[in-house]
Amino acid sequence: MSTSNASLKNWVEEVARLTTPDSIHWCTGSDTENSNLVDVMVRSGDLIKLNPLTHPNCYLHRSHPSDVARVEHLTYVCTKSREDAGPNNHWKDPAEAHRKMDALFAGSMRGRTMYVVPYCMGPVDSPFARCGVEITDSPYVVVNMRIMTRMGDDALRRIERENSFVKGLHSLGDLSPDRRFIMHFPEELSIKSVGSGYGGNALLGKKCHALRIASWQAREEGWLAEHMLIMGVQSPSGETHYIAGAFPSACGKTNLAMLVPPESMPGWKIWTVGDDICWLQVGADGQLRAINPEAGYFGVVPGTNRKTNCNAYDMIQRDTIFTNVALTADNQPWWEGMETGTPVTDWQGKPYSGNGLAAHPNSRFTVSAKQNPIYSSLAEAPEGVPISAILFGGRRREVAPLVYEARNWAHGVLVGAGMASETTAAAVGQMGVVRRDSMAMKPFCGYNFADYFKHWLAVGKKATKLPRVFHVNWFRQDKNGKFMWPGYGENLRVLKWIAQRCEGKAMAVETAIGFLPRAQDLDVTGLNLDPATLQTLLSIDEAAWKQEMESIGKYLDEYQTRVPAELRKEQQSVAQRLSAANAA
Ligand code: SAT
Ligand code: MN
Repeated sequence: MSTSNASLKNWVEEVARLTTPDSIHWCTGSDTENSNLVDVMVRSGDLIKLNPLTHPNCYLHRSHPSDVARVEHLTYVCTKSREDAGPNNHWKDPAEAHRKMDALFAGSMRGRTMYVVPYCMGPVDSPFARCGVEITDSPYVVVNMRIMTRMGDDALRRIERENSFVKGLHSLGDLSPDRRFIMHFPEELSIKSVGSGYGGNALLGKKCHALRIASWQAREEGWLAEHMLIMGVQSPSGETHYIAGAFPSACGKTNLAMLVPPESMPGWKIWTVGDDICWLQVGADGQLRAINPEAGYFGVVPGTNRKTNCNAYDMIQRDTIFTNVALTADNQPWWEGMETGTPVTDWQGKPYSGNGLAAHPNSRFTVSAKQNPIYSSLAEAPEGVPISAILFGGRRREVAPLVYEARNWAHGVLVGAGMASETTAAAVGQMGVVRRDSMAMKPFCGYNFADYFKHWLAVGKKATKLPRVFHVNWFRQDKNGKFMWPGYGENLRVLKWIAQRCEGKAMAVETAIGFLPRAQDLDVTGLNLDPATLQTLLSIDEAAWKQEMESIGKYLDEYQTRVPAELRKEQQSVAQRLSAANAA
């Protein structure tokens, strides 16, 4: 097989000359192709077949122990001008970056098969969707891309029709962290990644294309590519609001997108559109409309059980690829927070004696969205879903209340820009350190954050009906380090207030930082939450917030004169309101 598209054909030939694979395989996406690949990997030990009675068609992949998460320090945006990449990105000159990467790619596929993977991000018939081709020497990448994207013939036909696609070149190389780099060339719509087989570094359709490259394309074309879940929240009266929510990696996006309503809230239903990435366009109706460019979930496994998220738990009992989980004696997958079963082999394949973690904290499942019992009937709609509310949420043990609403779009952009969160196991580095993570895009924005904030403000001016903007924090802790809010399904109580705010029905009090619900505005029926705890969750510490706003001001200073004046004004006016409140 090959293609009628000359630029694709030439690029594949050029890459083959550089990487010298033993053979080239053009992926069609068929079932037979997939089962052949799985067989090859089972034979090579890349995949381990799990217990077919309890987990039919499920496999375990153990990655190299040094290759278990994204590597932000090895991820670069290579634009002609360093300022275009901005202080939020590591930068390299494109010519130098190509030279460095091509030296690492030279001969890197010798003895291996080179797979050509055409894919489409978004429903193939959607005008919002965009295509790419990933060339890789990892069959694990191919079978994951088949779940995560629309991969194969249909995508190739669209590429041939449009003559436009993002070029992604990936090789496992020797998997050495010293020769591991993920480089983006937004001006050329291309990606080069070497030395890692881990999801976010190697499944190039996901973070590399659908966020870093797409955010650049989106700015040029007037839309937004965001690190957001998309969910439908249906009230007992049958009305559905679609909500998009930006949360950093491993902060519960998959669980929120698949939320199971508590028994004390009968009649409420949740529908998942997406759990990680959201492309937003101003539709012909003047509303922001969203599509999920992905077709599957690459979710964090630990903590998933029948009680925390039975939808996710049920979905991963079949046709799932697990990466870096532990095993029980009868070859069932096991992870911390599973609540049943006993691990005997840890994620590295070593006997497990009960010391330390059995599964890696960033162990993952890859599963088709079609297996989600609450997959939205509009998830594949080419025109996307209309967004009523946007949520920004970090993991903050203090300062941020359970929920507050921004005054308007521009203030909402400040709320998103000022987002902060504790670091997690999804990226290599220290965990639990609070850092600014604007719109949860710190690791994923393919250009200067100052220009990105400006673009957000500009999109707001294009739409005639804008979503309301909220900030949420499920992770507040008390003095003893105990979580104050139960989270998971109970988060629906906050979503209910948000949906009602969108309908102009719910009450709130105005504070210096925005609108907060009072205790009586939130449905806490059956929750048994101590009133003092609820009070703390729904109030702000003005002294702490003064410091927070000062710190956000300093953060904006890092972007110097490129920061839009409108955003500065928003920051100053919240700071002034806090001073006035303190003085009163
Ligand atoms: O590995 S991924 O980057 O796709 C997951 C995440 O960190 O969000
Ligand atoms: Mn993510």
